[in-house]
Amino acid sequence: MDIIFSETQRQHRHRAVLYQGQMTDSYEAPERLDAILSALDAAALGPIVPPDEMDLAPIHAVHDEGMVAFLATAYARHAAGDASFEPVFPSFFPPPGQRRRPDTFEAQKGFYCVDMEVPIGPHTWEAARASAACAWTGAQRLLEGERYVYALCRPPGHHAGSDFMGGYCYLNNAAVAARALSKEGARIAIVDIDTHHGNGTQAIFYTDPDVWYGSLHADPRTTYPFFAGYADEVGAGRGEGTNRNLPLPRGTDDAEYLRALGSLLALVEAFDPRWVVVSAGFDAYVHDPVSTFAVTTEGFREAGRRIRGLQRPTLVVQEGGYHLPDLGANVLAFLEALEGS
Ligand code: SP5
Ligand code: ZN
Repeated sequence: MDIIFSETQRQHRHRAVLYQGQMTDSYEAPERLDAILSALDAAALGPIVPPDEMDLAPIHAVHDEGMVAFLATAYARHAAGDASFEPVFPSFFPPPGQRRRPDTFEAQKGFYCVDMEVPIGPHTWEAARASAACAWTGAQRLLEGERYVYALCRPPGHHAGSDFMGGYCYLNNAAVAARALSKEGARIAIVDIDTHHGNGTQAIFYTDPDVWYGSLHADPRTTYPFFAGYADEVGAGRGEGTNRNLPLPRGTDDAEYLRALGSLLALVEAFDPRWVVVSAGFDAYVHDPVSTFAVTTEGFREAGRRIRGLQRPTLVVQEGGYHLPDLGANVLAFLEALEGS
């Protein structure tokens, strides 16, 4: 299986994120890449190759021009000001019904960043762009006839919407890939197995009849992203019926997780997509620091095996997963089962 990876993604490092009024370490660190790479290397899963050259068109096909311009220039604007603290952080957020596009830098921060988990440092834009390029390149490989491709993306993407960023996500990598695939007029299913609901991905494709989105995740009544991921969110307009959320209770184990995945996959079969994109987060893991689920490495292996059962060309896009000692083994188990090795 081809593995798409860019070294540029390492350059983004959160100095901290703000949690309950305090600066805390972020779980989303470049060491996640090494944890995954060393497991894939040791198993010789496939060639690890850099992404193709990508201009901004595939990003603009998903994201609002104002947001992309903000992300690309925020750090330079910040550094040119009188800031004494490194990353760009929002402080002021638009109340409901007051989402008027601001001209002022301070207001733009809160307009585009919906929480305090997306600090923008000196290399955030380049890393986010490289991450999107990995996913987009994976889509190109599928279009060229590859059956299974893994895009080792970081920062992750599924909490980024067309005009908002949050939850460690700046650009929606899976959405960039799905758009690239759907340009050919084909139907796509995005299957999101990260323990968090992919509120950004859902928002991007909510009214799109050609891109189905299904997610299993911790209950948003208690867990980030809190404001989306409920079972009654089924899509709208021409996209009605192409969105499916399965919130699962605290303590969800392999059996429950796989049962939920099975019901998502039955819906994927019914939708009959040409391509499948997996938003592959491994933070449902039993030891994950952000998770309340109890999925094991064998659970992820079985998830890979079931997705293989769709018998569709599949792009796996890396999302969350923060337990460094076992992250590589979890990714590897999933990918090996997916390709049937
Ligand atoms: C891509 C992805 O997995 N994003 C996850 C964003 C979830 N952020 C919520 C993290 C909450 C951290 N809680 C800290 C507890 C400190 N004791
Ligand atoms: Zn997650």
